[in-house]
Amino acid sequence: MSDRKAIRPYHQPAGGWGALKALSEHLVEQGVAIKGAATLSRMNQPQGFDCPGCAWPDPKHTSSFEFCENGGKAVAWEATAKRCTPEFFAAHSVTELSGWSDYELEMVGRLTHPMAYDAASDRYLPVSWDEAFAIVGRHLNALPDPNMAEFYTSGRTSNEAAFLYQLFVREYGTNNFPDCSNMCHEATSVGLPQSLGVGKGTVLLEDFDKTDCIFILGQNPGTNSPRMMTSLRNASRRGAAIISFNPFRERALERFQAPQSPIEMATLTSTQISSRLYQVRVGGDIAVLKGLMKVMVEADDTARASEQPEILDWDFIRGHTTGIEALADDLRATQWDAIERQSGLPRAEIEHAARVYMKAERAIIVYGMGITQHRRGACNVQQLANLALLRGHIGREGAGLCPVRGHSNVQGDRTVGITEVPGEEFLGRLEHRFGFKPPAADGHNVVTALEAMIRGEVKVFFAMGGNFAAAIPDWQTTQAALRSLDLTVHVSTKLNRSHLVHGRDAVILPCLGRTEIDIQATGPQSITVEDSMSMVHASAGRNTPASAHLLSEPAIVAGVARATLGARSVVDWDNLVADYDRIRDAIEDVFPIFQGYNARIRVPGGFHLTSTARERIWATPSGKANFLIFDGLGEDPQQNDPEALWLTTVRSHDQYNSTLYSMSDRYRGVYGQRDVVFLNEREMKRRGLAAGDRVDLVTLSTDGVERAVRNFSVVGYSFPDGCCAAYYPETNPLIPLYAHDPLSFTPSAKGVPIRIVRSGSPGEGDLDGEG
Ligand SMILES: Nc1nc2c(c(=O)[nH]1)N[C@H]1C(S)=C(S)[C@@H](COP(=O)(O)OP(=O)(O)OC[C@H]3O[C@@H](n4cnc5c(=O)[nH]c(N)nc54)[C@H](O)[C@@H]3O)O[C@H]1N2
Ligand SMILES: Nc1nc2c(c(=O)[nH]1)N[C@H]1C(S)=C(S)[C@@H](COP(=O)(O)OP(=O)(O)OC[C@H]3O[C@@H](n4cnc5c(=O)[nH]c(N)nc54)[C@H](O)[C@@H]3O)O[C@H]1N2
Ligand SMILES: [Mo]
Repeated sequence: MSDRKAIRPYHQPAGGWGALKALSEHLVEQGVAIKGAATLSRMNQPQGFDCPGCAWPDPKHTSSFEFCENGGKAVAWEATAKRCTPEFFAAHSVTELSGWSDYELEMVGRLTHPMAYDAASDRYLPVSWDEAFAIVGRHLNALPDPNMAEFYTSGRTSNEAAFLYQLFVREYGTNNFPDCSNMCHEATSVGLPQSLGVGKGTVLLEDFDKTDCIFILGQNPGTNSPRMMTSLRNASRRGAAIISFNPFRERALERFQAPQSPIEMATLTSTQISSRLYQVRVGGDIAVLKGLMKVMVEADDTARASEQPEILDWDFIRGHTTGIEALADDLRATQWDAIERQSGLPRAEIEHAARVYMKAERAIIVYGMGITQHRRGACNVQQLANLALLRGHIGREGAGLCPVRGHSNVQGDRTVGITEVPGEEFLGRLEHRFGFKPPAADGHNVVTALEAMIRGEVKVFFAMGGNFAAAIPDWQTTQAALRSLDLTVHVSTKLNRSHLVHGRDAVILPCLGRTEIDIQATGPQSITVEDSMSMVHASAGRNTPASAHLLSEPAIVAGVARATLGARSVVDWDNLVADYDRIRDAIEDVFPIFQGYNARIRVPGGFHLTSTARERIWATPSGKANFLIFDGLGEDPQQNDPEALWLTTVRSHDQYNSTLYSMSDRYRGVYGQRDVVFLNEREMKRRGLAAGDRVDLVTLSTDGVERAVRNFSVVGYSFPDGCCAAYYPETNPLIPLYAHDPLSFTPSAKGVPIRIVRSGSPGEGDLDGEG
């Protein structure tokens, strides 16, 4: 959609007619208006496919069609009529394509043939599948050490493909599994087990119908998990309090018009979502959380002194937790002026939010990237666990922690063995089931894989999906490292940046998407995925594949495994791929929680993978849930530059990670452009800037390396002091690789200290409308 550049505030609620219009335009643009509508009707249905968009659960996968603008876009993006063919590659050199925008690259359409890079012509040329597999096998077998290869996974990959992938990689001999979750919810996977003994959420969808209070921190449901709006709307209409903490006044956190509601649609009314939305400073959440808990602990002190009813759930705390005294002492000693400075919120507002929380019998705490993608991301998550534990909100109906996962199967991939730090029990079961000794040494995550590449210790990079080169931080250094490799391999559905930031040899392996029929030797297959709430269910595509030359992800893994391991493999790859039930049987043998896997996915709605914390069983060394203390309030104590503006990098309403559906961001009122920085009027004035001025964003690096993006346009916006926002991935060059959480290694994409300077070149002055 070629929107004209403009800044034009959006006055409608989220959802509603605006969402219907946007989706229908998108279907037309992808050339799938009719097929798209038929495809959408099978989304998240008992016999249909799982939405390839987000990981939000569906009401048992048994409901009637639930309209979701962004789920619809994700489906139309995959079902598009456009094709990226060998003729296209013949017409455009890689150097030429490198000058195209990310939007233009993916708009070419679905990949149709396996392709291999030819340096002489600087082009990708078509190859047979056997040749493509042979190139990969030859490179992998040439490495003196399997740890010189990295095997990335993006979270759309099914349980079946992910399990086969880790099986192949471990039989090949490494645990190098950098995963998209390393840039996403790793802070949850690493932080929560120390608190609760599990690294996943503790709520189910039905808990949203029973709660009296929902806190949403650093998550944007109207854009990134729009089906959640149904739960939020219902909760709000029941009178549950919804409190949001976000530097942006995200529209869907304010008002939502349900496309499913004939009354709201006909009368143009909407439902208020948040009872209060607090514009917290970027990186100010620790301060807010400590403030909330300080109010609670001190109110409890007072109540107990005067024999009033207790505020904290002492029965729960005494029976189930450790560490309360130390935490309470730390909170009592924390000063309000520091909390106010760091959070950007007045004490009275934090006290108000605390009172709402203290009144609630059952509270759910929802969070996303605004919490995890910080230098202290895992600690942020642990403070959320503290907040829940103080009132006994874990393992109680209508209450709990709700990390909103990103990719539709990112959680499942982890569950079936995509991990760089495999446990002994898992490795033992894998060895017992398959009869080879898997490697035990820890492998690389995203950050350590990149560091190893930069040191020249890696020769091969293999990606099962995703767009690694765009998703990672510090492009100047990290993309150079990717270019220095011997081989890069991408299993993909569409052309993207990662195919152009390639090694000496490079292969693109085009695969089936989730909406497409997957036929193997025994007939049509279904795959399975696990959503944010640990529900596992089947998914089967119905569309004719985009090209007759595509293979499924499991078949591609089997092909690579055969070409690499040959007769030395102990796995019968063809047999497993012939019938995905056999892969599921193998998963069940290795992971006992999948007991009865094949039978249970044939029940509509699938099944729930139990979470010990939900049962109040604490799988921690202490056998209890642990209150953990965060020392101080700041996320980066090294960074005291008074000039620093804290930059957060966010998604627009019209993108799926590195996939751009358009150059606009309707709810935030930005059209036809993404090179913008959101800044409040005070911060603009302080710098002598006006809306539309062109500026460079420069990282306040501590390693002497210059990191900058240039010629961004200033957008005046309601935003807290001392911080600013811009879009991901355009601003990824600004995030230093060293700026990651020491516990979870999550890059600090939501907290980069920068300064803003006027650009050398003149502005384009192309804005119309208000601003
Ligand atoms: N349509 C669509 N759906 C998606 C995706 C997509 O790109 N498009 N991506 C998928 C993936 S992989 C993921 S991980 C999820 C991401 O979904 P979200 O977790 O919602 O991710 P973001 O949009 O990056 O940022 C979340 C929110 O955090 C706020 N924020 C930024 N910094 C801070 C901070 O310091 N504190 C607080 N409290 N808030 C802050 C931002 O303003 C934004 O509203 O969505 C998934 N679903
Ligand atoms: N600055 C900044 N950086 C970030 C973030 C941020 O908020 N700010 N967010 C981070 C997060 S949360 C994440 S999850 C990562 C995302 O990182 P990735 O998961 O690596 O990236 P995506 O953009 O989701 O990948 C898109 C590509 O996936 C391929 N694809 C799509 N569907 C399929 C499929 O079914 N199979 C296969 N094999 N390929 C498919 C297509 O070729 C498409 O081009 O980015 C991270 N990077
Ligand atoms: Mo993500």
